[in-house]
Amino acid sequence: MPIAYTDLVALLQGIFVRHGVTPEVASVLATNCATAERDGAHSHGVFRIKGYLSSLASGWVSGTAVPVVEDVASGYVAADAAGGFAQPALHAARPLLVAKARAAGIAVLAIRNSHHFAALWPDVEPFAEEGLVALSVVNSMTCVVPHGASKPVFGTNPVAFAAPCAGGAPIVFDLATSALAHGDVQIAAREGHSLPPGSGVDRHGQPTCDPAAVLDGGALLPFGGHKGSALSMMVELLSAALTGGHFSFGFDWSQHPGAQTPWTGQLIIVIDPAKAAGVPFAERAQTLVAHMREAGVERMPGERRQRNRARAAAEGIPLKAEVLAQLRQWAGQAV
Ligand code: NDP
Ligand code: PYC
Repeated sequence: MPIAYTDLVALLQGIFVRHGVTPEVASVLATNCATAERDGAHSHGVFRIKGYLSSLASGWVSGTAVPVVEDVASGYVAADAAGGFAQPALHAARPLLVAKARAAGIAVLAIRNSHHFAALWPDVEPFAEEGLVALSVVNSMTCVVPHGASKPVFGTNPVAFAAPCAGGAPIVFDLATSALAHGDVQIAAREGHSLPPGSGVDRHGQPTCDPAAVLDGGALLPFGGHKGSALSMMVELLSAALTGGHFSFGFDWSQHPGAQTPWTGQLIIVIDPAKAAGVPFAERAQTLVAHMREAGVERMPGERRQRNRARAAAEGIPLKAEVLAQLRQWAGQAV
């Protein structure tokens, strides 16, 4: 049953507001979640609403927090999300971050005391749409065993990158540093699929392809062995040690049954490529992409999402009837 993007945003906003979230925060979260669903980023689309609501109901995350933005230095902005979500903090800090990046050539935004329960690319793609290069990292909750270790320490810890590219959409990629995102393990368990070999271990530390065994006391592995493990460590350092947020192992939600939103930190680095020497950056990006195409690359990261986005604009966002009915029920609408 297709739904228009703007209608989905409004529906999700209504759900958040009905569950105690301020209209400002609800607007940011609803837009983020509808954008993910529209682009076919299913592990962080409407599937996540149940987790948002149970986390809010548990008192673990604040839906009314007002972020505090701090002008720290010429290239450094900090934001205290005040126990709320990271995206409203980004929203509040964004004008100062962009102004600093354009003035100095580079600026960082260090968000702490924040919950991030979403895909990361929506946080960086808009910078590239206005000609900037952006890199972001966020840590999550302990469920990934470092390479060579015997118990989980890291979160699934994604890295997202966006850059302008002449003649087309920005180049955007966004990937968990674990073999799979935790959301995809949950979806595999729900749909009865097994995981690719090398994704995770069971509660005894034995390799398993069973998503239920990973979720039930097991853990994920980093992608690419020691390489993904090093990147995941970097994400912990930048998202937590640098921002003042919690490490993925550093918070205890056991007293909040239903809590699912990791309480950590996020770093965003924004670079103004107008400061770069020589041929404009976006043209050089286009040259690189042309060479990749010529070498046989058929699918660039982000292209699947762009295709889904175009399809959703023409036909609406496909949602199962029972999913739409559940959303409408949460919004207090007649089903
Ligand atoms: P995927 O492995 O599905 O995709 C990673 C990237 O690779 C995407 O940019 C994707 O582009 C691209 N890609 C995938 N397959 C191909 C291919 N065959 N050829 C070329 N490019 C390809 O993502 P993950 O499962 O690692 O992560 C899913 C989401 O989970 C991310 O959005 C991430 O931010 C989110 N997440 C959030 C966390 C949080 O704490 N908030 C924690 C962990 C993950 P495309 O999108 O176009 O398919
Ligand atoms: O899919 O790994 C994940 C995830 C963690 C927090 C939000 N999403």
